[in-house]
Amino acid sequence: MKGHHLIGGEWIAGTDLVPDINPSDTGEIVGEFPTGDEALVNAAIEAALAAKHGWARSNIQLRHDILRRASDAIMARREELGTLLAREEGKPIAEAIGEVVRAAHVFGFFAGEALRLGGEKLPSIRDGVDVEITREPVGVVGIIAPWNFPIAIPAWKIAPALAFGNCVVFKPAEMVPASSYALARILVEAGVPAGVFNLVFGKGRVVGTALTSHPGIDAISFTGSVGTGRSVAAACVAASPMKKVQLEMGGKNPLIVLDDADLVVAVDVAVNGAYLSTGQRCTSPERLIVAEGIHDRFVAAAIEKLSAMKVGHALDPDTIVGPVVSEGQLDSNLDYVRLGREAGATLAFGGERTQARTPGFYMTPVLFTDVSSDMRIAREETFGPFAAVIRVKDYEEALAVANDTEFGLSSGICTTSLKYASHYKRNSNAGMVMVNLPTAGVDYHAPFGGRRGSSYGPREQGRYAAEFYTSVKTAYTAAG
Ligand code: TXE
Repeated sequence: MKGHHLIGGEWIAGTDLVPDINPSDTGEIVGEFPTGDEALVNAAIEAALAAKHGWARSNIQLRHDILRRASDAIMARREELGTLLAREEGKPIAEAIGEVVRAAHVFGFFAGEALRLGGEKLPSIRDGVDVEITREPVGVVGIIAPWNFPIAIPAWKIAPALAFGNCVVFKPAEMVPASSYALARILVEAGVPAGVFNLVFGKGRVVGTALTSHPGIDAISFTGSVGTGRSVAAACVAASPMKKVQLEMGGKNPLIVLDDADLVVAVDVAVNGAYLSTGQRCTSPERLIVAEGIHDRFVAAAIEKLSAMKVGHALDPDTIVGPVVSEGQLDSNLDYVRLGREAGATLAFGGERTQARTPGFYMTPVLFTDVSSDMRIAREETFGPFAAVIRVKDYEEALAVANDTEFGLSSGICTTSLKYASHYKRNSNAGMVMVNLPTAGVDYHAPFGGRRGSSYGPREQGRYAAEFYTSVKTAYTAAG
């Protein structure tokens, strides 16, 4: 596969082709993709600006139909797209197909939202005056995506942007261009008009920076690391005019397991959350905060489950844990294993580079015990197949440890006590709270996002997506 940029409805071959490497089999090149520069970004923004007025006023049935067709096409091609995604990102095939299905559902949901966008009419405090509140498109939205959900994250940014009448310039993550390219082809086939959706491949510090500094971009939606997120926000605020900005960043999500938890449920929730998708999810529970009465049984059962999980090629049907995405990510994960040991934590399982039937970035899932809340492995997001068990006395200590973090994306509790579950839902510092469910499982029609260092700006997904992708207008009319 040879990728092309998409600018103003034209497929542009581009230069400086970069191989898209399969992390399950580093000898396999999934495709080659061009590297864009500032001039290309500027051309994409010009194309979007040219289309902006027409698309903002386009018929909502038209927008619905385009997004509906995109949803249907993604769903019909889920196996093919899932295989492509698994090959370039390393997500085991069943999860990869599940992610594609999620993207289809997201497009379907926002097809409906295009029809449902409403306003408000208020009585005025002045006689003979009407007050109307409407939502208008923001304009041209720059979308910057990470590598860990190569089709679902682009979908949940692009679909609401288009549904609410915005034009898009999309920059995918360097490591997963093929899924974005396939999605762009589907959008064009679904009938997105020229210039309404543009795609530019390339490096973050070139293409990303060009997007965040260009005056033609009205808003930036970003998902990625905390450091990059901060610089994206700073650039959006420094730009003239200032840009609306939405950031989804990291997490160091806590999962509390209380003495009264159902052990089977708790281990399932912890292990599935922490190790599926090779732990490369911002909602993964990297901190397992376990009460002392259940601690030893929980750790023993978790190790037993981990021992049975096959690490392997993403396309092998019995693989549970695929490779990590890159050599750099693997090094970083193994560095955290070293840091945990040096800090005095016990490496209870895994933590080594390992082999599969093909050469790739494989490692065994990591479980640390005897972790304290001040250790770096309990504070920093590793973004690997990694969990650190922190032993606590009781619920009160568990709550304090859970909230002792700079982040606040997702959090969970496993308990059979209504009292503790209710208290935790009210007192967790996170934007999303799960009771007896993995911290990583979310619905596409509900708002997604966190607090503190995890997120900035309006929520993504569901009806709440309108907060970011529309701009409110208040109109006053002297009704006579
Ligand atoms: O992230 P970056 P990377 C974390 C995770 C991972 C680490 C690095 O810990 O190991 O981040 O991943 C674009 N202006 N997460 O390097 O750099 C970049 O091209 C504008 C957690 O992939 O933040 C890519 O498209 N854009 C996270 C996107 O930003 C810039 C998911 C994200 O890249 C830019 C991903 C710039 N100056 C990584 N520099 C989560 N928690 O979900 C880069 N980019």
